[in-house]
Amino acid sequence: MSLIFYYAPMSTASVTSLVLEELELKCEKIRVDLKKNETRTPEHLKLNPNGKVPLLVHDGTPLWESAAITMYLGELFGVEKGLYPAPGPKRGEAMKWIVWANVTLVEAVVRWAANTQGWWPEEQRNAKAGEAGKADMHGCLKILDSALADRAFLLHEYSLADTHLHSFMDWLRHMNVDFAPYENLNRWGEKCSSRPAYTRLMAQQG
Ligand SMILES: N[C@@H](CCC(=O)N[C@@H](CS)C(=O)NCC(=O)O)C(=O)O
Repeated sequence: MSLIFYYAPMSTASVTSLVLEELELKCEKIRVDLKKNETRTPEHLKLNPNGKVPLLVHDGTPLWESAAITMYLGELFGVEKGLYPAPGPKRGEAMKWIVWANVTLVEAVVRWAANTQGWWPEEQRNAKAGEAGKADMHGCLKILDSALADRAFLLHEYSLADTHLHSFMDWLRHMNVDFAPYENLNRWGEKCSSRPAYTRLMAQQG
């Protein structure tokens, strides 16, 4: 089997790095420099026309979109390892959270950060849209916090849905989002951070 993983540190590819580490999958890792536009070379664009990472090439098939990659790896390699549910309602719940993070949560985060954190040029920013994005982002965090009120992990047992969402929470913490109101989320985050795979990955990045 051949797995080639194109990544950049401190990017959405970190989600896939953590998923690969949880699954203990051996792969060839190719680091790209986003500042040098290395995702925009003809070679990279041939594999991912979006010009982005993460990009995973499995036995010659290029896969992009972190949510799709998590679900794909979970389905292929996670079920036997007890890290991804077999097809059925539990699988549906895992997919629900993974897609929610990439679509609903990220949409709100981008509205907040792009308008207020210097992601977009000044003339494209709108402070009120940024405030609305921030409120919606916190609305999402509240949903996640409430979902974790009666359980240790999203599906009760640890799964790649936790891996995926925990990595997104790391990104928000890095952006200094205030997590103080979210007791359940913080408790869950500590448990996720104490996973051997997370510790190994942090040490590698050290
Ligand atoms: N929706 C995509 C987002 C991927 C993405 O935005 N990647 C950024 C880094 S965080 C990137 O590669 N940017 C390079 C560029 O746009 O040139 C996913 O979840 O995989």
